[in-house]
Amino acid sequence: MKLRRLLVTGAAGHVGRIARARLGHLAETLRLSDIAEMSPAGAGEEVIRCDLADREATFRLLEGCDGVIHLGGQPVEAAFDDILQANLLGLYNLYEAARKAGTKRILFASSNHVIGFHERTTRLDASAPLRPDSLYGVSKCFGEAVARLYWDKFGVESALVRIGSVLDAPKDHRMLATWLSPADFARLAEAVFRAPRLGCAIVYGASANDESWWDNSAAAFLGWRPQDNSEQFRAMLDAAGPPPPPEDPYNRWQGGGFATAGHFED
Ligand code: 15L
Repeated sequence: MKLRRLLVTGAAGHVGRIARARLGHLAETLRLSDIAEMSPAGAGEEVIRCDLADREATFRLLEGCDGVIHLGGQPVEAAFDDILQANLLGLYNLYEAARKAGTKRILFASSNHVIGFHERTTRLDASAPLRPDSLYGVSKCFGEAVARLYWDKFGVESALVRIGSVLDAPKDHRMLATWLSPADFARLAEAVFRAPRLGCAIVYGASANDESWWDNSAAAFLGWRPQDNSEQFRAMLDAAGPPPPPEDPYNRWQGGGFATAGHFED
């Protein structure tokens, strides 16, 4: 189904720019929003600057939107007060605005950091217990819980996409497992908005990498088939330096540096 108007929040960010470049065909109009400045609207685009922590502005932003790709918010660990505004208040405002506007479907950019304190030797599926590795990860757990509530109570459908690492190429050996190519991200968004029924589905956002910690069988009904594989970059990473030794805690946890970093407030 072609959407009438697809809102992309966080459109000025790294993944937002990928969505803007690759996903315009999903809707008659792409509405792009960010707290930061964006380049001017092109054909079929609307550009609206919006702080999602501003509830009234967010209500106006969602008017007329039948789908959302929600990428806006704090993208890494930060002080709690910053996370509170962007990822808790902003997330709540977005879902409440979607409910009021009658928006049917949301792709929520959750993160692998909701399960970052699982060991790399553990294979996870959609039933894995949440084990956030940071306050940022906790905020994404909140987002998943709000999305679930808005499905169960109000029928707003969501894909909870636990994104790994969206980059042109993995930057370190951990990302051989977490890498999600921009093309596979775009294919996933296409599958989310094409599916006749979505409900509230958990999807691990990784490409078809040889090294894999995540099992997406519960989301197989979407028909998403990632096509890229990080293995092509292994030699390049090996040449740049060996991975941390197995006893290094960075290598133990799926969340890598998020799990081993100190507490931000200290
Ligand atoms: C994330 O959730 C971050 O937004 C991104 O910057 C990367 O750090 C990624 O996780 C990752 O785990 O590699």
